[in-house]
Amino acid sequence: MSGPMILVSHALCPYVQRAAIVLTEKGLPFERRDIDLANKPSWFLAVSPLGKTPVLLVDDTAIFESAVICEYLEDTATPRLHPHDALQRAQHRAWMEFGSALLNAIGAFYNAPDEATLQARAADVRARLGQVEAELGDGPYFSGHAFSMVDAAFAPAFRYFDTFDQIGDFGFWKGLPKVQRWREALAVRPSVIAAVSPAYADRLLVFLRARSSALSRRMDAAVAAATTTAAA
Ligand SMILES: N[C@@H](CCC(=O)N[C@@H](CS)C(=O)NCC(=O)O)C(=O)O
Repeated sequence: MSGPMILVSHALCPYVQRAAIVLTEKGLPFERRDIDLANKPSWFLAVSPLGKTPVLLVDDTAIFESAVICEYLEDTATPRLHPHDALQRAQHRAWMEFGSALLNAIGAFYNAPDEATLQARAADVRARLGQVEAELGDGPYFSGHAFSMVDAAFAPAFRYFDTFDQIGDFGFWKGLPKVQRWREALAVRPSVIAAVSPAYADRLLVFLRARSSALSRRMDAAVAAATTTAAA
């Protein structure tokens, strides 16, 4: 390799965070190159067949799809983040896939057009977290004390809830002590903290408020109520 790898990124993209977490866990030097997904540069479209972040540039070769990037890093650098046993490794890959389905459910939640849909999609997210609860052991991570690829896959999903929990109580965590504890362990992991910029939380709020969704309207209402209280 002639220079550090380049992670082509978007500041809010959870899939980018997965790749950044794995790069950091493996101690690999890399540069982030943020792009505007609303105005994709031509050099990005030339290396990203699906036009999506993340892309990892290794010398002149572009790798796309976060799971594939993670597997490439696993194949080429230590410490290993997958179990040694093939059957356990397959299970971990399956739960990474579940993490992607959770991200889709989160997207459906924050884009819900009305309150009834918002509630239904919150229930769907909660049900998926319940499935995770049933899978978890004593922690602190997905499979005990060793941080694994599944942890890297779920940490960006859990990060959304720091913001959702500020906006309202959607009952996401009720009766889910293991998921809650796992989420807390991931939130203080240095690689997870470093996967986003310090401006992430503010940028996410701006992004969510601009969705014209039921969640955006709740945010607007909370701001209006706070303004009225402050003026009184
Ligand atoms: N399956 C892909 C999903 C990547 C993805 O959806 N990236 C989003 C940003 S988080 C994107 O680039 N969207 C731009 C678009 O679809 O035009 C992966 O795991 O890398």
